[in-house]
Amino acid sequence: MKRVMPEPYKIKSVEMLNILTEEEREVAIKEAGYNTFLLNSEDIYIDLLTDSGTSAMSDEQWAGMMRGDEAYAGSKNFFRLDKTVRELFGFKYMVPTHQGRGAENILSTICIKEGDYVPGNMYFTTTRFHQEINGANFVDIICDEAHQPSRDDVPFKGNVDLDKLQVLIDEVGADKIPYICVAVTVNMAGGQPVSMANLRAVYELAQKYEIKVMFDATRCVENACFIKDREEGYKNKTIKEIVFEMFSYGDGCTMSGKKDCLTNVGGFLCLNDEELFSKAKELVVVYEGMPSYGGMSGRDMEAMAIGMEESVQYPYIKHRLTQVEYLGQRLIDAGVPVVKPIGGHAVYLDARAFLSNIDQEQFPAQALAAAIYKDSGVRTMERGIVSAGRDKVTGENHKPKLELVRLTIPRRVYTYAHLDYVADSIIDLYNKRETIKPLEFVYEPKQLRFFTSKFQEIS
Ligand code: P61
Repeated sequence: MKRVMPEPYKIKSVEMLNILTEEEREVAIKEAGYNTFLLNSEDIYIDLLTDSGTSAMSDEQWAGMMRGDEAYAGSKNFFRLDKTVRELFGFKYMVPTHQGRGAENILSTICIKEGDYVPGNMYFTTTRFHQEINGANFVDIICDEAHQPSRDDVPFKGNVDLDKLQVLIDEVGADKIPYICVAVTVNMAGGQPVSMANLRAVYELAQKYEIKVMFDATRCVENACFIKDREEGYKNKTIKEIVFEMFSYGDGCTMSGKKDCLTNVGGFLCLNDEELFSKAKELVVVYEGMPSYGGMSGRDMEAMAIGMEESVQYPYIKHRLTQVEYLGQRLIDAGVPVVKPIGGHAVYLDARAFLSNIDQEQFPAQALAAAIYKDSGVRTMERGIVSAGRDKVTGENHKPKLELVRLTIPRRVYTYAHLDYVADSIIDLYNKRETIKPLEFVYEPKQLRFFTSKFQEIS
């Protein structure tokens, strides 16, 4: 039997969990309108809603927080973070923000003109929102395989399809494309990575037309580990070297520090262009705070700098990917339909295949996420038609090919025993899946509806 590497850390402080009965959970999910975002955290046993801001910090990070310099301007922690980011990523300038969407807001505002097109390797909710509100049309240029959940023979399903990019450039003209947004890894595709060869090729094509490449760096360390494990020529490179090379094929990035930076809050924007940097600093003071804190406290910036250094250590990141893969493999072995190959931060259930009797307009992934909570106290997230929202022109539901439920693994929080419980519960539920009922809206907010919408069961 293949030996599983246990956690490369030991537990120093614990948070006791509440375990509700199934009857209590049934009441809780009904009150939450069958929306797992609206559950109280105290009613949850294992929280796989997100890996965002849910990491366990190390003793070094907690110690670093005591060194927080809470000066309004020029905090020493900013200079450490700035140096760490520039050394690891190689971009010239960094602007701190309160979290990833703060950076997306600034980038979209300074780069996009009404009527522009922003191609990207699949949409992300907040990223597309900021692009569209600034007048751009998002165009999906990810490879076709990314939309095929059961295709497991593609190691880099997050890759950009260069032909799709070329077609767009030919159709709308390079001057209508302020930048190409390349996410590493691709969250909505199942945490799928992009290869170094693809990053290099995208940058070459972009440079030919003088189009900028802006990364969504949110899970770049996970992407780097996939490159080390799967791409020829990278086995003997360090994660740090791989991250640095990845970002050499671009002009900047947005970053949600709440994921790979191993902190609970924060983010930043990186740029190479001095003029854009200057515009970004003008906006950061309006939306976030001084350019030397951007909505973070000094202690947050210190914890982030330390977290970034820890995140590029191979034993940590390899263990993380192995944990996610372990949960995925247990489900695959039991015949539960999941997105393959298993991604970096989460296992994604294929809700269309899981609940083939429920029509997409009756929200199968939403219904499945609610049923999982009721059954086992495990909180997951819908990533399907509800998350995709409505077309900004026609008002029709976007109907994504992927109708998924995400089991997101927080960093350094759960053990293999927790993951076994999750796997056992989902396998049980799969065997009684015909008991799960479809849903209909009782409240639908206009923007980013998945966060606060409410549903009821259709019996
Ligand atoms: C998540 F349901 N992700 O995955 P911010 N880019 C990428 C992200 O994954 C991301 C952001 C930018 C979250 C939190 C979240 O529809 C949702 O720091 C690839 O959260 O502002 C965030 O970074 C934004 C959950 C966000 C959602 C939007 O759980």
